[in-house]
Amino acid sequence: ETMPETINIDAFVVGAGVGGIYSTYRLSRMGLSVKCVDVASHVGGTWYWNRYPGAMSDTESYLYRYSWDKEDLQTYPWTHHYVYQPEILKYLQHIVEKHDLRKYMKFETEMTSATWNESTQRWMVTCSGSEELKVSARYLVNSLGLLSKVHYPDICGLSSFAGDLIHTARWPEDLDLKGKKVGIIGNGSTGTQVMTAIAPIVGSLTSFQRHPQYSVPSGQRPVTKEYRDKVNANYQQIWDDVWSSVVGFGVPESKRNTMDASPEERQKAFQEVWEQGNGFRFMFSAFGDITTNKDANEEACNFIRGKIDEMVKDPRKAAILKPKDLYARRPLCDTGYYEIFNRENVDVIDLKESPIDKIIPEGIQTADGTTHHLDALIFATGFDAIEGNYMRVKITGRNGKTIQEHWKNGPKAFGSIACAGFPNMFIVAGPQGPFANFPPVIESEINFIMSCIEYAEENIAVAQMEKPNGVVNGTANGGLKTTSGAYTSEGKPRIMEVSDKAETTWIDLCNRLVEGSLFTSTASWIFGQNIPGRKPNTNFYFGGLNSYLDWVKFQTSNGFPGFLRYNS
Ligand code: NA7
Repeated sequence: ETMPETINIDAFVVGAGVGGIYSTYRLSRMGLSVKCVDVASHVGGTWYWNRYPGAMSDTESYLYRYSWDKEDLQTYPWTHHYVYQPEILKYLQHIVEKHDLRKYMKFETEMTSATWNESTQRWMVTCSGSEELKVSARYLVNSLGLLSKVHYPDICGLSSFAGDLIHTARWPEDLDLKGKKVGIIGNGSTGTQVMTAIAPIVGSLTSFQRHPQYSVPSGQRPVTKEYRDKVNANYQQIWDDVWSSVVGFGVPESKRNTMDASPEERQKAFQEVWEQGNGFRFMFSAFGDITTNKDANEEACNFIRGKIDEMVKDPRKAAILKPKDLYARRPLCDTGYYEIFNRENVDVIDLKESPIDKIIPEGIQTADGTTHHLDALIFATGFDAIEGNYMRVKITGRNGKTIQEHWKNGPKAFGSIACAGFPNMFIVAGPQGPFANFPPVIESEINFIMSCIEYAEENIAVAQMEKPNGVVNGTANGGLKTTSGAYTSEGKPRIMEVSDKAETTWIDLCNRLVEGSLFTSTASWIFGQNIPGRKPNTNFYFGGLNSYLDWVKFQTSNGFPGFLRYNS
């Protein structure tokens, strides 16, 4: 057996989703040699895997894309206010082709381990796939995805089910649900979308529901030429508004207190955002304190409950569909979710009333003794979010410390991008990133990562020239800037390694910021609490995209104070 040859490169990117594609673009344009792998057979990341019927981004189409290709923003078409999964894939493939990134990518290849080598100051990476691959790289950029590792709940008898057992993130291409008796567990973003899409096709649909959720209309509709022209004419302003906003969804962010408005004004304000559509608009545009003030939150809850009563004709179903807890999960929007329960073939079972006893070959048995006969059972039960994919691989930093050890009390990363003890390793969409629209968040984090890498690369050139008085880099001996403006990989530029103190300070800040938020009162993946037995962890930075960007700017314009300096 021949050992695979080790490929020496500057930067290795893991994952070819929204984050991996942009990382590859930036690194290659920096003049670094780069390779990107993904276990999937083409680009797309979460949108490669989540192909269930109705899969749609609930960010307005004009913001569910990269901001950096200005020409593309003007010319690339989209037909609806929200993009469906196949269009998102097509868009990402288009970007890869347009910028000739495919040549850096290798698919059906999974990183299995990455180890920091102290003597070479490089990451030694092994991958498995059709052929074994060994890579030695100066920079490791992990873009493994935060909503990626599939979560199946631990329900007794699950594997005994005789019909089709499907997870929404692994939807089989040839699955035909026409006329079938279908059961579904999970009614979050995914569950509500898939139910709405399949209700008219299936024989029967039964939602086995634990916590009902608040959902508002999405406002999905075709895009008119006038609308697109208006977006195009204002695109720069639109993005500027995103960067200076809290959640980055392109919706106005109100500062008005709910309880300062009269009951009539409140009703009117809620009605207005309800009609315009979009979950984040409903949560943030009418009033500014829905997620922080209980009374305000209750007003929003009552409004939506009233709508459910109006929409769902059968009072029994309506009662089960109406949430009782706070409106403080990731806000949902839909294209007619509640209305499907007016169909005779669609029903909802209250698991709070009668929990699932076990899954049997014929279907689901609930505690009240009923057997629900099913031909197909869909799990829309989400993901082992944030750290899930990182726990699968063996990443070993300085002094043999693994990422599992580093994250044993919960995942943590400085500014969401770097971990103490993991030199020159970066994470895209890691823990404690801004709780905001993902594409702009991902772009912001990658811009920060690339500033770090540029700083490391440039710093050595400067250090070489200036012979610094011991403040820059201990590994000496210089990466030299070539005449083309690119940097050679021969030398050893500064190592970017975040300090323990900076990491802890960031986590403390995130913990403080979450204190006033009602989001802590509901158990969901946002705090890692969708996985039984896991301790709640502050997985997001709740200070807003705008203040995250201010903080990044402070880091990048003050010599990267969060990072260690070695004396030569
Ligand atoms: P989510 O939001 O994690 O939703 C998972 C759903 O599955 C939710 O309704 C859960 O109910 C339900 N679930 C999970 N385990 C069980 C068990 N054991 N029994 C009954 N029901 C269960 O995943 P999604 O895929 O919808 O969305 C994830 C993110 O992807 C979303 O926020 C978007 O950003 C895109 P529960 O509420 O826990 O009672």
